[in-house]
Amino acid sequence: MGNFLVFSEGMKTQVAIIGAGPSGLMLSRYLALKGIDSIVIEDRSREYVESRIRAGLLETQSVNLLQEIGVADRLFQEGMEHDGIYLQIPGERHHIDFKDLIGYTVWVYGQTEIQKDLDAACDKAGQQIHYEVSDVELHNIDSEAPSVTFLDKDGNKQTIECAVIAGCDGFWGPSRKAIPGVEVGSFERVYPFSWLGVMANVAPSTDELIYAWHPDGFAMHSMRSDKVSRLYLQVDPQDDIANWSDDRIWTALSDRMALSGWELKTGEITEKNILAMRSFVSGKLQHGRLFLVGDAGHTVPPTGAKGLNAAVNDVRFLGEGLVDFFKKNDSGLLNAYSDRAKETIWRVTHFSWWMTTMLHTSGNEFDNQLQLSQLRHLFKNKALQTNLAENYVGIR
Ligand code: RFL
Ligand code: PHB
Repeated sequence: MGNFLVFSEGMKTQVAIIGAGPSGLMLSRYLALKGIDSIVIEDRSREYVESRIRAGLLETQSVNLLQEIGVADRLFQEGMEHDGIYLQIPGERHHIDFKDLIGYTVWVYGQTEIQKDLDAACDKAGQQIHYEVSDVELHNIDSEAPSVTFLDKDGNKQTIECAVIAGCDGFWGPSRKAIPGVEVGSFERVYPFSWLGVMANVAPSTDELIYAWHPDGFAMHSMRSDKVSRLYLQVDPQDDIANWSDDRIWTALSDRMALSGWELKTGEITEKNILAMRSFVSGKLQHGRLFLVGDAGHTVPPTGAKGLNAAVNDVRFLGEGLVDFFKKNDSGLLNAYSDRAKETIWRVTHFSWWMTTMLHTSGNEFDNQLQLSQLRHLFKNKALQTNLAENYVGIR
């Protein structure tokens, strides 16, 4: 039967969405609420996507969009609203109070939970999501009738005919690669350090996130709930997770975040891995009827907590453009998508680069002294703190 059905009858929709991560599902919900039809395809299983541990911090504007698309109930019940962050150098921990500085807060709520909330909302609305697809290809993106072909879970070739394709397939997905000459004007920086990320069954030892500069390397304390902590350590990109026993991890975290009168609580480590860090901005976010959204078009190192928030921003801009396009027959905002999105993308790219280069050590003593001087200046200077606060909470 699989062979006989070389091309199925075909599916038709207004927007074909490639990728069921946060960008893809937020866009499908946004569109559905405005009466625009979409079909989502995803190459992984639903269980895999739901358990992929990633972001944890949401700007107010991201929370607003999740609320607007009806997926913020659990976030408000279980998420944690934070007024600021702690910035630390050896012997000193300073609170940067966003609420006090600029009147805005941020929310801590795991991407895994957002994903589950989006999946549940899609189920409730009867949204078509095809998981475990393969061989995804984009066709005729220059025309007014593009299409996407793929093999479904059972190996049958399927075609989605649509008016627009949204490439929400992350940094490694096929959408960006389908744009001719996309390398031109694309920018990439791979950083000479990585993060070792840890999830642990232990109550957070802090009320708000700690970003710590230390001569041995950056360390960070985040959280997922009152029982689960999320912690990070700067490590060498060539390092192997096998070199990091749980004991070694807890010792490094305790040393790098040490402060008199404060103690890091330790507990069972349930997950640990090493993550590469890069900044990337695609030369193009649009080609004909294909639009790149979220990590497909840009990525940042996680130090400023911007990746998911920038993706939410793209979803809003593309969503607004598509509403005008389908409902008012006006393509002005849709054609402005790339310019509108890129303004935010470059702001978050700069902020993430700045946080990353200020807080990660290179082993060079001159660099260390410059970083310490910069941080001490920040601790004393309200204008610099306000700049950090505005960028962190996403006031643009
Ligand atoms: P995703 O989440 O990568 O989803 C893309 C989806 O596309 C699927 N896909 C395909 N589907 C069909 N066909 C194909 N051929 C496909 N190829 C790929 C993938 O399986 C996947 O399901 O991109 P999206 O939706 O744009 O979302 C972006 C965010 O996931 C990302 O920016 C954030 O996680 C970044 N990030 C953070 N962002 C924040 O705003 N705040 C944070 O606190 C924060 N912390 C982090 C982070 C990212 C991290 N890592 C792992 C890089 C912490 C970490 C450690
Ligand atoms: C996280 O909780 O995973 C997290 C929070 C803030 C960051 C990066 C990661 O800057």
